[in-house]
Amino acid sequence: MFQTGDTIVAVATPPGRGSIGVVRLSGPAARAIGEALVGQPLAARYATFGRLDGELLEAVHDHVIATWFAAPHSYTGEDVVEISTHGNPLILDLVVADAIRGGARHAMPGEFTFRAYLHGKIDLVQAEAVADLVEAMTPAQARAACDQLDGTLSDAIREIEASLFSVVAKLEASLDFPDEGFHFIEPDAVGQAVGEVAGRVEGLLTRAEAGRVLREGLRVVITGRPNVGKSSLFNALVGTDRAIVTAVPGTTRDVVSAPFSVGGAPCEAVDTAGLRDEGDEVEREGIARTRRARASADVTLAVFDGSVALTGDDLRVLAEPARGATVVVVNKADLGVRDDVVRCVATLGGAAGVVVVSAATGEGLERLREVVAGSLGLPGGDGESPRVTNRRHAAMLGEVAASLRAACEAATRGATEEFLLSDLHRALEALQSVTGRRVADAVLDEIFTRFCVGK
Ligand SMILES: Nc1nc2c(ncn2[C@@H]2O[C@H](COP(=O)(O)OP(=O)(O)O)[C@@H](O)[C@H]2O)c(=O)[nH]1
Ligand SMILES: [Mg+2]
Repeated sequence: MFQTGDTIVAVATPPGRGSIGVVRLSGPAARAIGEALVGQPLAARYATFGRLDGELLEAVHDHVIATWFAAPHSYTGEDVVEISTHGNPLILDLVVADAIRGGARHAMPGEFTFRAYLHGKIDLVQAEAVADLVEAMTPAQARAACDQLDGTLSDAIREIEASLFSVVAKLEASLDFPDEGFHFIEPDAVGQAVGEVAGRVEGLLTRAEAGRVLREGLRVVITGRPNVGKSSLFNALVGTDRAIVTAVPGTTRDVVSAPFSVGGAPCEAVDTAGLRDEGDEVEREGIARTRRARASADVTLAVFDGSVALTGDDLRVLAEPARGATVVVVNKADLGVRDDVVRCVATLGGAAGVVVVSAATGEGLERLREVVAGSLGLPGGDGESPRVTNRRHAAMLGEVAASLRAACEAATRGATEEFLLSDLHRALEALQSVTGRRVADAVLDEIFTRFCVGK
């Protein structure tokens, strides 16, 4: 995928203007190129003040600070030089061009982090956490990414791998000395040891769905018949007047979305046209879009007007199939809530919860956020660690757990060592592909192309 061994260069700060901009170099020629750029020698880990001095730099002798991190004590594990200039893209581009003239190559997205992985500075879980940390939108996301970058998940996986490896080693030893009829580990003990490891893997997986939601965000789709207050609720949740609110039924004709957060997870709130059986062509198209939005929902908020009796359209809303959890919202609490409405939606809903709110006064909205968070298994607080947030990790750990359970069952059936080993090796392989100890190039490609250039 990436060429290694040469020297790469890229702007490490975001595009655009800022008070400073940073160019990063990594590789065997980084120091020499950096010294040429600032026209003076660099000492390891000292910030050296200088003026840009390169052939392509023309008269742009900007004041800069250059820092050399000597291998292996750097982000990538190679010689790294970081040059901070004033944050003008013109200057940064000139520095990069000059570095390339000096023998460096422009880095591909994720290439610095890939080199860190290659040189064993971080494993794959941590490399992926770097990308997540850069992209985090909420404090809870940043915390989860930091935690993985610190290696808590990697450590947990390594411990699981070590336990598994010790069982595998004993089974293999038994195979190597078949004549003695000696088992280095008795079948009962195999079942028990593997069951214990499987339990640990399953423990990591239990909250992986909540973790995934935390990492990837989710769609909260608001549905209900016209005029129950969907757009008002949408505006109250996202904190702006994005959606038009009127007393005229059928006002919302298109799908409107805006970001907000629930339990620390980034969400997209989606306001929809009311579901009903009449209306003109525009409204019918709006309703078709509403149905499509519902099909992509992680959570559906089914909204009802608690101040009036339910209508046939309300009942149709309850009967509509929804993806993900459904939370029933009884709105307009400020006008008084009819018991029959609450009772009816509670029984018909089969829902994750019924919450009484007033979009007009804000009453009950905090509770609504809690119920939505709860329906997704999101913590109210910061959540425990280690934490699986990445779909790839969850999928691989799922394979590990399945192979271990298969081995467990086989062990209780008194299966041979060869038989058990094939399951256990499959589990080990899946485990090692999480941390990247053994992983296909295609997977690496997929992971590192998610990065921005300069990371
Ligand atoms: N009193 C009261 N009126 C509300 C509340 N929520 C919405 N409304 C009113 O109900 C009408 C319809 O609201 P809207 O948000 O457009 O409903 P939608 O058609 O479901 O999107 C408007 O006149 C709103 O002002 C509420 O909590 N209390
Ligand atoms: Mg509306």
